[in-house]
Order: sequence, then structure tokens, then C-alpha cells
Amino acid sequence: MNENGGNGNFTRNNLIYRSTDGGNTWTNTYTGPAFQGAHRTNSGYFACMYNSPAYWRHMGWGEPAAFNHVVSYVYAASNPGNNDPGDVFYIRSTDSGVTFSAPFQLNSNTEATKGQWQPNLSVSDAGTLFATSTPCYQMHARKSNDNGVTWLADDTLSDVASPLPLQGDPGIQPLYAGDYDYGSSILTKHVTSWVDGRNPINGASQQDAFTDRELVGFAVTTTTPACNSIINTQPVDFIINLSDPVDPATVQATDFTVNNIAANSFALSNGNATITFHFNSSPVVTQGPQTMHIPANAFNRASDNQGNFEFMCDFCYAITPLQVTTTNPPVGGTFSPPAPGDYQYDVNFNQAVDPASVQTSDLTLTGNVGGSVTAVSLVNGNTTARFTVHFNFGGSVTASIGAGAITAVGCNPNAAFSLKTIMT
Ligand SMILES: [Ca+2]
Ligand SMILES: [Ca+2]
Ligand SMILES: [Ca+2]
Repeated sequence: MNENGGNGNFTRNNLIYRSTDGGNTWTNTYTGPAFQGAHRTNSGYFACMYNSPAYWRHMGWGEPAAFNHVVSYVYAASNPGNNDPGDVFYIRSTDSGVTFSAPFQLNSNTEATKGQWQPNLSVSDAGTLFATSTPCYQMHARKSNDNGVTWLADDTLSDVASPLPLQGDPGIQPLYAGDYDYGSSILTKHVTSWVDGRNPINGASQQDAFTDRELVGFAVTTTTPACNSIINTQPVDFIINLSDPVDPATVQATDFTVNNIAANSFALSNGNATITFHFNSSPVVTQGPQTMHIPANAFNRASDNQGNFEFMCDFCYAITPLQVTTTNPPVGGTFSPPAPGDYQYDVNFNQAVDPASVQTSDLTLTGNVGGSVTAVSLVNGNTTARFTVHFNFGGSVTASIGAGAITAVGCNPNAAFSLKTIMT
């Protein structure tokens, strides 16, 4: 979030940054429209949700969540039109965080005297979203069972409405209360925590931390092969582990597909919490990404007939891990003539690589000579990446390609590569 200087300026912009290389580099994909962050007043830099005295600092930011290239974000804005100090909004991107939907107000209470703020959000591996926020004063929450397309009704999360939790400790900053709430999820539940003032000391409310959880629902938890794994075999059996036992009468072989090919038979085990789907011949035929899919409500939980959440994920079939075989110049070789100059540096792979995965930034040069990578092209049937490198000075240089910087067959990541080449 751009807090635009704080200090009584309550204008905010939501910012989204995206990394596609494991967090090494980040690009600002989205800067949202200006809005007024949640507040009643401020104390120095920080906006505060209460005044007289000013306390509970909160700048309006919430928490992002991402699942299957859907990016979700919750945040808190005030309403200058009616002086509502805070409402909680949800925005959703279906293009990996480049564009976002119009804001959807999550809190159903619209009394202008009541603030809703400090939202947090988590997404489960089943694509359920769980958003909580702090009104005055009971935790509320809403859940989405379809990755943010629709939301169930606003509901209370904490089991009591409490007095406002005061900050009565003279040894602690007077603004501090319940900052930085974040939600998380594991395979089967969303978890979140907060402070409230339900336990007075000497008649005065004060802050105690509480936590609660919301069950995800009936969902696939793990599989073999695992989601996003890389395998070098063509399996005929796929093991699907469920959060709860399934009603066997609702299971058919056709409930599970790989690459849109339905299984031929299935077997239940683990107290009906595991289904092994069998194919007469492997649906994994060509190297590359393979998609496993179970539609929503394909089968029901035994205990209460709840249908399953949709399950869809990829794994990679690649016979041989991608790796560098040789380079030219080779290890210990020499770029000539002596620097300064531009030089050709060929990196040879053990198989054809994906052209879209090859960039100049994939090759890193380190050493006391500096150096830069100015161009790259593919030759030899896409098995050779031909880099153009530039050096101003003589010396030694180490050329590296990070693991996964380049792929083959659409999903086979290269092993990390590093070698020392001498140049003069
Ligand atoms: Ca409000
Ligand atoms: Ca079924
Ligand atoms: Ca790359």
C-alpha cells in the first residue's frame, strides 16, 4: 500500500507486486485508485481507529491471497461521505494480479458510526477464502467456497461481543492494539487470531489474544503424484486423499480425470478417506504439464452429504531433468580478443528448452570484471542458448544460471548451473 506520507494524509493506493522467479525479482503489476484509509484520527504518522485518546493504529491495509492465478485482497477504507470510519472491501483479480474487480464491501453492517477495519484473508488448497475483520467490538468473518466469486453471509467469528480492548500498559506505546492480524490456512482449516477485551482487570478492559478456526470443508488434501511435482514415469494409478471419509455410493471412476481422460476404475481405502483411481493405460502420454481434475460435488462426504470442492492441479511429466552439458568457452576457457568487447557465450543443454523461458536475465555474471548480458538467442534446435556478453576489463568471471530459470517441455526446470570462465 502507498500510504502517501501518512501524518494526517489518509489517501491510500493499493499496490500489487508479482514475482515469477521464486521471489528474486518483483514487478508492480497493479496500482489501485486512491481511497481514504480507515481512520478516526491520527497520531503522528499513523492513522488511528479511535480518538480521545488516539489509539489502535491502522493504515488501512489488509492481506493478499493467491490461488490458481486468482489474486484476492482485502483492505479497509473510510467513507468521507458519511464519516464512517471504516468498511472492509474485497477485490479480485483473475489475471494474476494485473487488473482487479470493483471493490465488494464485505461487512454487512452499514451504520456510519461503526468501524470495520484490520481485515485479514486466507485461501486454502481447496480454493476456499476466509476473510475476517474487526468491528466494534466482535470479530466478523465471511467465507467464499469458490475462490472469491461469491461469498456466504456475514457472520460472527468471536463468540462474544467484548468491550473495546484498551491499551492500559504504561510501558507500551499508547497506540498499540492488535496490530498486524494475519490469517493463514492449512489443508483443512482457516486460522486467525485477534485481541479483545472480554477479560477486565480491576474493572478495565485490556488486550488478550484469541484464536479460532473455520473448517475448509470436504476437499482433496494431498495426491500421488503430488500437485506441482515432477515425475519421470507414466502412472496408471492416482491416489487421492480426502479431508473426510466419502460416501462410497457417490464415487464413480469418471469423477476423476487426467488431461480430460476419465479413470476406468477406483478402489477405496483408509476408511474411505482415500480413493485410488486406476487407468487401464496411462493418461500421461506426452512430456509436459498434466492436469488432474475432480469437479465440484463429484462425490459426497459420508457424515453429512456435503459435496466436495473442485480439485484441479498440474504436475509435470519430464523424462530427463533439464541441465547444462557444456559451454563455449568451456570451464577455464578464454574469451578473446582481450576486453573490452562483446563476446558470444554458448550454453548447451541436454534437450531443447522452451523459447519463452529464455531471457538475458537468466545468465548471471559475477567476478571482479563486472560484465553484462546484452542478448540471447536459441540455436541448434533450441538446445543451445547463445548469449552475448560484454566486458570492459580483463579478469575472471563466473557464469551462473539459477535453478528453474529456464524450462523444457513447458514445465521441466533446469538444475542450477555455475562455472568459472577465465577471460583476459
Ligand atoms: Ca463501517
Ligand atoms: Ca460421483
Ligand atoms: Ca527465464
